[in-house]
Amino acid sequence: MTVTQYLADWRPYPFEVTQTRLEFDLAPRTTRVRSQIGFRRKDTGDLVLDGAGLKTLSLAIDGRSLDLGLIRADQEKLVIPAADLPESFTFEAEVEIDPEANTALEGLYLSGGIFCTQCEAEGFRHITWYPDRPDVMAPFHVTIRSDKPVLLSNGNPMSNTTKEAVWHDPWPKPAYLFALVAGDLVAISDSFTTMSGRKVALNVWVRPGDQDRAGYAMESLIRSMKWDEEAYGREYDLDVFNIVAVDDFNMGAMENKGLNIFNSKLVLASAETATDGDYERIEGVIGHEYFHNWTGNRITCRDWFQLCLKEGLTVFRDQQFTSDMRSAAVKRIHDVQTLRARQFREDAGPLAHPPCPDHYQEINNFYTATVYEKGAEVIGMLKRLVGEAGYRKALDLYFDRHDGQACTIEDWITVFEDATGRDLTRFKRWYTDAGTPRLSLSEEWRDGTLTLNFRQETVPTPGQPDKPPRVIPIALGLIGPNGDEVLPTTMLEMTWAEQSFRFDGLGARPVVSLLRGFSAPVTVSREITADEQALLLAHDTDPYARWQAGHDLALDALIARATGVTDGAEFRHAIGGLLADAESDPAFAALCLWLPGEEEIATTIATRGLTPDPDAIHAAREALARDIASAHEQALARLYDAMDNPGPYRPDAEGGARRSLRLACLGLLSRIDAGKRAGTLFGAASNMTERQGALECLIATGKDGDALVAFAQEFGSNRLVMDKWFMVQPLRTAPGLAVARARELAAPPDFDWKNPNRFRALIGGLTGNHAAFHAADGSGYGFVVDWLMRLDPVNPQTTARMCSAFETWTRYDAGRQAHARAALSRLAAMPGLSRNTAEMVTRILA
Ligand code: 0A1
Ligand code: ZN
Repeated sequence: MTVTQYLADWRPYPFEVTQTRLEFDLAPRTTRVRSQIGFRRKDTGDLVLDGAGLKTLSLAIDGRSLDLGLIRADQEKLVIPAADLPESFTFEAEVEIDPEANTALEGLYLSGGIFCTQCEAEGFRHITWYPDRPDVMAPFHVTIRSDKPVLLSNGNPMSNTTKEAVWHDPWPKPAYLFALVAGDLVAISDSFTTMSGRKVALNVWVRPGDQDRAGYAMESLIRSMKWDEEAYGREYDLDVFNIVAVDDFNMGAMENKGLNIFNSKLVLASAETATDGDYERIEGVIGHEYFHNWTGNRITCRDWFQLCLKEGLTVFRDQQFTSDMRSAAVKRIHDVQTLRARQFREDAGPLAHPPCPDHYQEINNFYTATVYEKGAEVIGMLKRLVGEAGYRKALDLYFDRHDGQACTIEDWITVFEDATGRDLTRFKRWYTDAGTPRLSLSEEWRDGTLTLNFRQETVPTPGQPDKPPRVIPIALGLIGPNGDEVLPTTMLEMTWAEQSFRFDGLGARPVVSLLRGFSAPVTVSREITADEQALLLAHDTDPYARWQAGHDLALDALIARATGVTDGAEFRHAIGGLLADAESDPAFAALCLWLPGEEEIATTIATRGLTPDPDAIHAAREALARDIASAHEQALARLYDAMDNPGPYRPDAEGGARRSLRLACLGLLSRIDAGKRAGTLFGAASNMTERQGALECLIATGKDGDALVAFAQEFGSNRLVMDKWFMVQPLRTAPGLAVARARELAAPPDFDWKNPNRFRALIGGLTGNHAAFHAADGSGYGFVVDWLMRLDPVNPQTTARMCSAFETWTRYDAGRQAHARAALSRLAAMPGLSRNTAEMVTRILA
């Protein structure tokens, strides 16, 4: 049944829940859940509870049995008429559920013998009858009975005997933050003393044997706790903080109160098994989930339309954390790259929606780049507009005013208005309007005066034809022709569709360093010569703007080649200057040396109103990489050797920068040395960063046979490392061969496709190989849809998320479009298609 939920229909729940008591008797096929829920009436209305897939054994109010006929199974509701209810009462239920059969990984399920839960967004209704909505908050008291040695739930432990554990969480919380874990687990343990002197016990729980790979997660947790105290004045509020790693998980991790559950790939790391990128993600996600304790748990969302209240803010906070722990400049550039690759793409296609949507069919389809990453960008803009002190004041007020509440974006904006005295009415459009504004700049230069004429425009998105102008903070600086900065960073505030700004008294015409720090999530269109871009690349004082200048030069060169115009000599030349100075800032040099990806090139071509040709794009990128390698072979080879990292591996920003530059050089050089250096490095590398980097080069050059066998022999028993093996092959194999290779890899028995990490590795690896996925014969589309059809009955959430690979299908030529439409229509017509996937396919095909 397809039901659309509308924000306009939200009504307060007519009852308060005073206390939630749960008792679990765990068994793989028949888990018993007994609940006692205290209700107190707040308003008129029936008692409506949510429940899905429950075998209900009994229901009662204040000990009086209820007729099971009150269950409306088709609507997944239990409705108890108001007339049968006193002012205050205890509702009791006993239900039976089947964790072993739960392959959707929503509610209570088994992952490799470990009982665990995932309740966001609406998983709790798969556990028992409850008002499963985020604005109903209650303290939880949980008893778990099981043979498993470790029994965990939210809050503080009350008692723990063999076979029974009791947990009490005093902080009122919505059901989506409930968690339970029972398994044969071991912990690495530590403690943290909070700023007010309370000692908190910390545990990272993993399978026996994995302890030696859990240390970095623990260090990251301690750094997160300290950082939140220093940066936001937020202290942890329970006696224990538990993290559990499980192998089967639909997302990255989950912020359940005091009991975070993580996808094991975001916990386990050692030099031999994890890359620099893995370490950085572990630190960032541990931080993210921990920061949710205040932004999400203590202050939660009133309804799921407000999801970005907790997610946008928590992403913003985890980005600040990573900037402080590592390099702020590199972090900003990475975040911009991710935003463009995922969110701009979403915003430009059929799945576009605002950070605060006003309707949905399946909320699980809205854990998107727009809600998360754009939600964070919007907060970055707010901070730029009100300044550091204003932001701090607003956040203090937010925590003071709303602690313990379920809030809205409206509340959030009001806090900023009250704290700073600014009227943010127009700013709110960033939350309610979809689409990426296009900012155009034209310049006039006369008698020492530079006039900048800006225009903003946002094209219509599904359901939103009119796009009024937004408030756009534009940070800019001016660079004189000799490379000196003649105007330091200045913040302009654009509020109208067209607006001009004048700069007087300039000696010579400067070059505008625009959108410094990526001050707003917009695309930019401006007249700028390759020489001016090269000047910015050489002299801009803002690292983001400097990188962007080089990146634009590269993109222009690539697009010129892909569309058969010129050969991008300026970029090749600029690379020379960059290489000469690379050792002074290896991270920056590496960022510039990684050429824009094929997907980004296609997006840019489409934005310019042309039809991208995936094969031509691939060929152009390969040719430019080869040209650069030939033109700068000596400098690249010298740098490659110089960036060797003797000594033990350390997953810090400095070492990571050197390895990243080393691998960027290797990537270019292996285009002309037939994979020679990559082969040597693969054999010699002592860490996974270089191992995997070398392997990817070998695959791309078709020289991978021995290396892949050796890799599988060495790591065959490590699931997470083998996920890499499954991912890099479809991702890096030459486009003409990649679909066939993916098909071979998908054969039994090693392709454990019911595990979301493994499915995403192989199928996601192929969708990340632009020219292979968009193969002209439709084989990429067909292969992916075959697998989505297989996964949907087993795991609708992961299937639906992966449909977004198709969100760009209309920008390609008629032949490819016909293949994509046929594949998607096949999926749409599958009998019994899940509500999750049905919504995605319908929107993509609309
Ligand atoms: N709230 C988590 C992410 C998350 C969302 C949904 C899930 O299941 C549908 C699971 C996890 C976070 O932001 O980390
Ligand atoms: Zn989150």
